[in-house]
Amino acid sequence: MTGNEGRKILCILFLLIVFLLLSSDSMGKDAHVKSPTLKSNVPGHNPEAGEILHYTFQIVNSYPHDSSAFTQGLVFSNGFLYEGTGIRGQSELRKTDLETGKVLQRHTLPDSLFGEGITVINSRLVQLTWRAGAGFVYDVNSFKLLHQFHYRTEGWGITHDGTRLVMSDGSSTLYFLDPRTYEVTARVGVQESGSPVNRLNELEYVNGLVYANIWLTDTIAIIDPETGKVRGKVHLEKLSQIAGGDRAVKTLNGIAYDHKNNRLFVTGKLWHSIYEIKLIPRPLTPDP
Ligand SMILES: [Ca+2]
Repeated sequence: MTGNEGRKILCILFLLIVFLLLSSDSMGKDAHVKSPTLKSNVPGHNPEAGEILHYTFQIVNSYPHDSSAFTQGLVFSNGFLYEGTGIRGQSELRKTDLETGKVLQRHTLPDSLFGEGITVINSRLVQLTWRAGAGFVYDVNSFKLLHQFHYRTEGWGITHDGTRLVMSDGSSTLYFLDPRTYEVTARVGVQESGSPVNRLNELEYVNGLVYANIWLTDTIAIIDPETGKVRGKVHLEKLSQIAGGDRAVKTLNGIAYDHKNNRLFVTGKLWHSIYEIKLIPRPLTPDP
């Protein structure tokens, strides 16, 4: 082998390594950016074509819930359940023991405020209020108030995807907020088969998708936060019946996810229980 040939081979090897590095990097980026889709074993279901997957449920466990709590926000974090409640004069922030329902810590909001959604991000607990345009940020351990921020819309639900807060205001829009400045950095319109999905309420981020209670229904929409498209719907009419819920006041509201143990919890306003449920995909064609 001549010196020239050697250099040529080294050069080709170098280019090959650069190419492999670049392609693995871009694959990694694509994998990150690519919208998650619901994986299902339902015959004929084609999530890539935008087909919505419908779920029913199985109750895995049920736990006591204060039936005087007007649930507006629910979060599971570090082994505890956190709940934000509404109604002026009754709005609170609570830390509770899941198994017993015992309230371990509470913070009462001023009587003029109607508490709404909550989320826990970076040891901070964020709570929205309905029409006051005021959000509160507490230390998750002490419930000490750290900051207050303001927004122009109503405040309904809030969750986060690890880097951004995701907020609803009762319309079909999801707002993305910077968790340091609380400024809106992006928004997406939620649609199902091209039509807007209104009354998005309590939220929970689960494995790349946003779960949203649709106010005054027994349905949770599973939303792709990048496109706003509804990917799935969870039908909980029967659960609401079991819980003594209704579609007027005691509505399904409250979704929490235990990321560590893959447990999904739901409850409703004034419900006596919190349920851990497993989602069961419905067959696309009903049985004859
Ligand atoms: Ca939630």
